[in-house]
Amino acid sequence: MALDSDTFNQLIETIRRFVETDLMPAEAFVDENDEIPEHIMEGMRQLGMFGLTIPVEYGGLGLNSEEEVQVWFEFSRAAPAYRSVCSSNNGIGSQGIIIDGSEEQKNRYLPLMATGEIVGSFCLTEPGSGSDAKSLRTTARRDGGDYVINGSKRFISNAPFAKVFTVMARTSEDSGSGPGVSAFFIDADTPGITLGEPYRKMGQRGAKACDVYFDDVRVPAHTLIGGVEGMGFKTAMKVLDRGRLGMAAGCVGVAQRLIEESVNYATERKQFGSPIADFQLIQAMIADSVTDQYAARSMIMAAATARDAGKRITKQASMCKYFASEMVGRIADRAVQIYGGTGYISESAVERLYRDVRVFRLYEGTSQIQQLVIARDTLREMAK
Ligand code: COS
Repeated sequence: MALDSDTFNQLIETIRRFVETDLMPAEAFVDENDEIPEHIMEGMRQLGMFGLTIPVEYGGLGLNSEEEVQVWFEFSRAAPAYRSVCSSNNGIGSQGIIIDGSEEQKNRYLPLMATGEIVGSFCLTEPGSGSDAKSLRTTARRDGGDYVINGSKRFISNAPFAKVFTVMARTSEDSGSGPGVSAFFIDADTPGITLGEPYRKMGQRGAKACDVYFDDVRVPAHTLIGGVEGMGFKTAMKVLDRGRLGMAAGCVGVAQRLIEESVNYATERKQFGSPIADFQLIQAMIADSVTDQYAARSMIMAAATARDAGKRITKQASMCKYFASEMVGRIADRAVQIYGGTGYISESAVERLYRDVRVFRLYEGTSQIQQLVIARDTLREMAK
C-alpha cells in the first residue's frame, strides 16, 4: 500500500461524499451545458484527483494500482465526464514521462500536473491512423538542436484546455529494426500548434475533445521522451497499459451507479399492484448486472495487484478494458430496460449514462483491438 489503510479509507470516504453532494447533483447541468463548473474543477483539484498516481516526490498522492482502481470504482459512480477531465493527468497525459521521461521533464511538469494546475493530453490518433497506431504520419524532423513537427492529431481528449501534449511523431520511416515513432512532451502554447473546434459528442458532455494541428512546430531536442529516437510507440503502448486498467475501473464505478439507479427505481415503481422488483424477470436483469460488475471488479483488482508486483500486464489490461467496457454497456442497456419509457427520456440519469458509456468500447483501443492484443499474447505464451 502506498497509503496506510486509515488514510486510504478516509480518502475513499471523502470521495464518496464529494461524488454524492457535489458531482451527482450537477450532472444534468454538465450534460446540458457541455461544461464542468469551475467550483467542481476546484473541488477535484483540492481532493488531489489530478495527482493520484503521480509519485509523492513530485507532489502527487503516489497511489499504487490497487489503490488507484479503488478510487476510480468510487469516483466513477458520478458521470464519466468528471473522470475524463482528471484521469488523463493520472494516466495517458502523464505516464509517458513518469515511465520513460527525464528527471528534468518530471521536475518541471509533474508537480503542476499533480495539483491540476495544468492538464496533459495524449496525441496519438490521427485522421488516417486510429487502431493501426503504428501507421501514424505526423513527422518530427531533426534540425540542429531542435525537432520540427508537422501533422495533425484527431479526437484528442482534454486538448481544448491542455497545457502540455505527449505527441507521437515519426522520426524515421519504419525499418526492420523498429517502428520509427518517437514521443515528445511539449508545451501546448508552442508556436505552430493550433486547435480545432471542440467536437459535439454523443455523451460525456463536459469532457472536451478536439483536433490538434502541428505546423512547423519547433521544439528542443530534450523534449524527446527517453532521449532516444524510435522508442515512442513502445512508450505509447506502455502508457496505454496503465490507461486501460484505469478506464476499466471507471466502467465498474459507472456500472455500480447504474445498478443503484436500477434497484432504486425497481423498488419504487409499481405495476400489476407490486413494485417491479418483485418480478422475477426484473430480478434476472439485476442479477446479471451485479454478476457482470463483480466479475469486472475482481479481474481489475487481480490485474492491479499483478502490476504492483512488477509484472507486465499488457494482456490483463486489455482483458479488463475489453470486459469492463462491454459489461457497462450491457448494464446501461438493462438499466434503460428496467426504467422502461422513463429510461429513454432525457430527465433520467440512466438515459445520460447510456450515452456516456458507449465510448468506453471505442477509445484507448476498441474492443476489437483488445481482442487482438489478448489473442496475440495468448498465442505467444502458448508457443513458448
Ligand atoms: N508494452 C511494451 N512494449 C509493447 C507493448 C506494451 N504494451 N505493446 C507492444 N509493444 C512493443 C512490441 O513488443 C514490439 O516491440 P519489438 O518491435 O521490439 O518486438 C513493438 O512494440 C510493436 O508491437 P506490435 O508489433 O505488437 O505492434 P502492432 O502494430 O502489431 O499492434 C496494436 C499494436 C494494434 C496493439 C496497437 O497499435 C494498438 O494498441 N492500437 C490501438 C491504439 C489505441 O489504443 N488508440 C486509441 C487512442 S489513444 S487514447
